[in-house]
Amino acid sequence: MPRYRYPEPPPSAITPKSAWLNRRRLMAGLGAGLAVPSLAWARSLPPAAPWPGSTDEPLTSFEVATGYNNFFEFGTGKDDPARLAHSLRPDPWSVEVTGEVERPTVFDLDDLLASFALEERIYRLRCVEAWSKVIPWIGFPLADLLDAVGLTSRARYVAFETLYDPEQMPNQTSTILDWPYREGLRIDEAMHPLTILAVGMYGEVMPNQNGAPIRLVVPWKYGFKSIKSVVRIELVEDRPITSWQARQPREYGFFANVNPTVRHPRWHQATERRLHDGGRIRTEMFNGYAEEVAHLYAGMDLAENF
Ligand SMILES: Nc1nc2c(c(=O)[nH]1)N[C@H]1C(S)=C(S)[C@@H](COP(=O)(O)O)O[C@H]1N2
Ligand SMILES: [Mo]
Repeated sequence: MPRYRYPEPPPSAITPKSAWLNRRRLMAGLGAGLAVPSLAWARSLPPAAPWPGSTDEPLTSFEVATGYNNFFEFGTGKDDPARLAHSLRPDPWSVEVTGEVERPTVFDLDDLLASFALEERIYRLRCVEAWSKVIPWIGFPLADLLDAVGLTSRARYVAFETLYDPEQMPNQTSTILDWPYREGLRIDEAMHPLTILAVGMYGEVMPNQNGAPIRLVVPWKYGFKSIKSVVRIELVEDRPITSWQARQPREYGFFANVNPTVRHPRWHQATERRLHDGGRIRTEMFNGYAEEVAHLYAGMDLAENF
């Protein structure tokens, strides 16, 4: 397993993997109804190489990362996904890549795992609600997948869709969002080497409540862009409509770059609460990746294109 290189965090901040694995095994025997991670699916991941660009901040504990979630398909409460996401069946799973591509393909998840080299990347995920987590994700660059199918010259945006199945995702019977959950990126954002499709975290397959079996992670953007349980990726010419934009265009812009200078209409974005210890830190422009991504938005007014 890759070793994390980060300063010694307080013991309360980190759950050693051996401890959470044991706890998970223990809890698995105790039946449903507890706010513990849903059991991972049977599949195991190929080894992941450590990634040199990882943050050295303390990791959020596995319990917090898997017990405090946004996954509206299972409810709007932060503990709903941990309690209810056991009904999601992430195996077998396939992802359709279609639209403006040279070779439209339906990938079985096992093919994706076998075809693309996995890396462990420690990224902060910052929610627009002004909290953040630091998670060791396991995944591969979205660009690797897009390169494999080949883009046509008309591919300008990427539209993503989550599974639609109210039997597996019971809150899809509500009207809180327009289902399936949809998100989108501009093609240069999608091809950026920081953008990954994650299939695991903390050395394990992705827990259901975190978006099993495959989700997007775009580290310089607010968490809602990082769509979970993806079944469809469509390359398109026109900017796609996202679920949050359709619901609240004033609150959730298409670009949604982490930007402490652009207020959410109902609260400021200057600071964020770290979930691992409750401490507040100043929010950084592009979540700390300005050097890598600011050029993508050169000449754009980010207050207008928020
Ligand atoms: N399909 C789907 N993807 C989703 C969401 C959702 O409700 N449904 N919530 C988003 C939001 S608002 C955030 S902050 C992150 C949370 O990821 P986490 O639960 O792994 O912390 O997932 C994002 N992806
Ligand atoms: Mo979020």
